[in-house]
Amino acid sequence: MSWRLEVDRGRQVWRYDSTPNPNPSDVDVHLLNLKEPGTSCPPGCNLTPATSPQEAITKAIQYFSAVQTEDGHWAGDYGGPMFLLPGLVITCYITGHSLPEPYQKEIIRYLLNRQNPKDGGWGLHIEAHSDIFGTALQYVSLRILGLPENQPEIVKARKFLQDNGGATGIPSWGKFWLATLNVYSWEGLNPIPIEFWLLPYSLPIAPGRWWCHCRMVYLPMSYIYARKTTCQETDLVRSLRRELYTMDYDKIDWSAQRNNISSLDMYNPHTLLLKAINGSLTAYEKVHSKWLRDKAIDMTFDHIRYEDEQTKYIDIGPVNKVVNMLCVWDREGKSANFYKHADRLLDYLWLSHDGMKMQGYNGSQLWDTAFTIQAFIETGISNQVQDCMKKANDYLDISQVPYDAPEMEKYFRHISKGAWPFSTVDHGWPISDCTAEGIKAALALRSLNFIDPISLERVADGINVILSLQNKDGGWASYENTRGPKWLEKFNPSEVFHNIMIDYSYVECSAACIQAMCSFRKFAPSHPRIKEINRSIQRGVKFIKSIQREDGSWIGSWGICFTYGTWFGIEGLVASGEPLNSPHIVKACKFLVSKQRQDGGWGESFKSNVTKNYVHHEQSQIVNTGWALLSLMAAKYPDREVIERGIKYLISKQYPNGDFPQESIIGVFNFNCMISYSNYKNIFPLWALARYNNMYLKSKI
Ligand code: LAN
Repeated sequence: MSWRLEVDRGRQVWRYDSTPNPNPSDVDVHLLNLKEPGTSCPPGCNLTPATSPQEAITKAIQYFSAVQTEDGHWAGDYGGPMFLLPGLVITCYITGHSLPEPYQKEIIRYLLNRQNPKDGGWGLHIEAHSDIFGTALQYVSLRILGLPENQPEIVKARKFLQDNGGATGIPSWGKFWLATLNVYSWEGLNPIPIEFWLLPYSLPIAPGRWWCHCRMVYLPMSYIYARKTTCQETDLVRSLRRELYTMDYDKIDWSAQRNNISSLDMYNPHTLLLKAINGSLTAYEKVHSKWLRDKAIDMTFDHIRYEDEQTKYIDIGPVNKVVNMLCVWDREGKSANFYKHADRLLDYLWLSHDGMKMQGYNGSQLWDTAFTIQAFIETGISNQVQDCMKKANDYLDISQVPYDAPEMEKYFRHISKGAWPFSTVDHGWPISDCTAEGIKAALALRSLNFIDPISLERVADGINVILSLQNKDGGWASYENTRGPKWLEKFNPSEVFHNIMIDYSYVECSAACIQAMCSFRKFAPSHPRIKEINRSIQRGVKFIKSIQREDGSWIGSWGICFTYGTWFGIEGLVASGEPLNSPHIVKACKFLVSKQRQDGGWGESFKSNVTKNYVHHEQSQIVNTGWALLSLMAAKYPDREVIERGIKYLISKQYPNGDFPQESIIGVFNFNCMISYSNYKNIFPLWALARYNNMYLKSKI
């Protein structure tokens, strides 16, 4: 194998070596499916299928501990969205930065593998129906990467575009990328007003109050829009202008395209209010003050620089990563900072059996590791994998964010000292529930006598972050407090995402924070802030109860979907000491049981998130089954048979080597875009088996 994953304190980079390595590591075999799934056999494993929960647990632990990376985390595929890679490819093309050839080849392989065979298009994510956003962007990416106009896959994709009105109807983020590539007119975009950045924080619509992801995406986008940074007109550009549209490029009425969004793509239509505002902004574009604009350009670039530096040029996410890189190029050309950006592109590029993709983050290292630690400890046999647990503890240790960012107020940053991030400490953006899971894992590790645990003072720093993040409504949002009013959502300009404008309180984040505090108070019952903690837990519980649905479920925002949300809801309530016969818990269990399927499993479709109503998957899914079982057992659901059927289902799905099959996509953001969590298949079935063994069999393994 020529590819290997290189890791360094969570940083993941796929390296290519022209002389293939005949002995790839267990990690690489696992991540790249170098052997038929289920057949690889790391040391200590055997290939006879498990016949009991205990055997299934032992096998799962043996397998998964063997594929831990040397720096102590678990690596996985964090792909799924299809609108990310094109931003990277386009940015490289405009700036003349070329990725090494083996990377380009793997990217092409990925895009072709993910083309929908039925119609030749691509959608918003790997399981979505084809749309214009997906198809036009992958199309230009493949063309940039050198595929000729007449290659059959390209011809098929072009036919899809042509049959569906061409690229004019692409959603606004697609219009943005095509305009930078010089194959769409800037006239065809609603303005992305950079002057917004000059508004004082006291105004409810000020950017500092937006959800950090929305803020950090529109920050560099507004810079590029103001500067109209555009690719030079190359032969390819001229050709694409012919290929993408159903009419002559020069005859397109661009201003009529601003609000032209294909019905295939439309999920979140603009409100009347936004339409009116866009109208006025368009008028303002014609008369805008150059002085003010230049001032705003300087100011936004200062914020862009700050974000780059604070995150070591990783940036908060895959979208601002590449738009920021384009801004640096616009301002400085191929400066040292440009190359710092280019180097960190590799952190987002992930190789899998299906090719090379751009991930939704620079990985999910901390998140997966924190869950794995908790699942392993619940099995009661983690002393059999002491080295693995020590390394996982080290990973937690080095990933806790040591400092607050400088000049927090000026740059709208929340405190981060003591928080845990989702991926790596270099990324460093603090997140409420990542901090909570970090704390839960750190405290759980205290039960192992061979671990040198993270000090309670440092855990208390994490608790401090959690306390600071509680919202007025009693719940917790993702990265920051809710800073703006709900009506800001009426300004949501993205036609494909819901709820991007502000950071809302979520059941997942809230329940995780409650659990972390409940765990902390057991270890530090006389901590000076204990009253504050107790009060915070109470308010959190009240919040969770207040958002429980009539049918007993909670809607999930970051996993699919009601099964995920309900898992958090139940665990949060149970951790807080809510009596198990409380109507909230009883109702939630009843909901879950009503969704159990013939085969004993649970299976939910991503359409649940999209439609906000429960939609069954065609098949049971092991991860959904894991969540449902964990919830029912946390609530000590009295009917053992229900649980046993689920457990049997999980065992029947385990591969003989202890691994589990990769099933449908299981993560989500903003209701409409799905994202992969490939480690979940190894974490949640195992965790449910462990809980079952503890509850019913109580046997030592
Ligand atoms: C993530 C990944 C992690 C996730 C959890 C920690 C699981 C969640 O509980 C809180 C929200 C959070 C941090 C989250 C928010 C949205 C993210 C950052 C993502 C799903 C990964 C990618 C996504 C980001 C917004 C993608 C870029 C798209 C935009 C609309 C800007």
